[in-house]
Amino acid sequence: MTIIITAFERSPDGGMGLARDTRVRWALEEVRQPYGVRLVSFRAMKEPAHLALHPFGQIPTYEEGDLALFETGSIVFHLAERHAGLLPDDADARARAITWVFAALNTVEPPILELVTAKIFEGDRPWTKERLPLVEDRVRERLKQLSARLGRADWLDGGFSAGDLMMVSVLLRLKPSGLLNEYPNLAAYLARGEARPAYKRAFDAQLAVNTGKLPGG
Ligand SMILES: N[C@@H](CCC(=O)N[C@@H](CS)C(=O)NCC(=O)O)C(=O)O
Repeated sequence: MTIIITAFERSPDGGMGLARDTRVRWALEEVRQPYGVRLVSFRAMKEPAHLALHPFGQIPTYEEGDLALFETGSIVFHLAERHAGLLPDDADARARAITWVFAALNTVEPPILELVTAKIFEGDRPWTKERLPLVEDRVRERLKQLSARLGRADWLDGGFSAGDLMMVSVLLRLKPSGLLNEYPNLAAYLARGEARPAYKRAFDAQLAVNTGKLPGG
């Protein structure tokens, strides 16, 4: 059955891979499932046809036959459950890997998004200069904790899993800030994620869309 995801017709990051279709593409590449991409404009995302797929008018969405999903956590979990490659066989290890997916989305991503908001969307507000260090420190606190847990390991819990895919995807947003360089094991963790052939294929596919080099992914 053909899998179709949606992605920005033109990503605001110009192809840096920070739009969330990249993590879904990455999961699809890890589990070796072919997929097609429907590109949507900002206007189309808020129109009824797209809202029927995504109640909040965002990307990415995921369609597979009669199944339509939104939320990257759910999409990655769906792929990981149905195909080998993203979750361990052992039931307890599987539960722990899923825990890391939630941790990435619920505990690590929120302060990172707050930082992005403070810098990009509120950058010109008079109070931003005073607020930014507080927001950065909240991110640092999470990075410190994550760094301590990762230690010298390659991945968060044994082999690479959906938990790592999501955590690396979330941390990638921090690259321009330089904050990750304060935690060398996290910077190396990110680099390991980016070096995976499946990530590279996903990154290149979104880049091709955003640089106009190839049609639709
Ligand atoms: N929690 C959602 C977030 C989705 C999201 O924020 N998508 C962004 C692109 S990365 C978007 O569509 N932004 C445009 C908008 O909200 O209007 C997920 O993980 O799928």
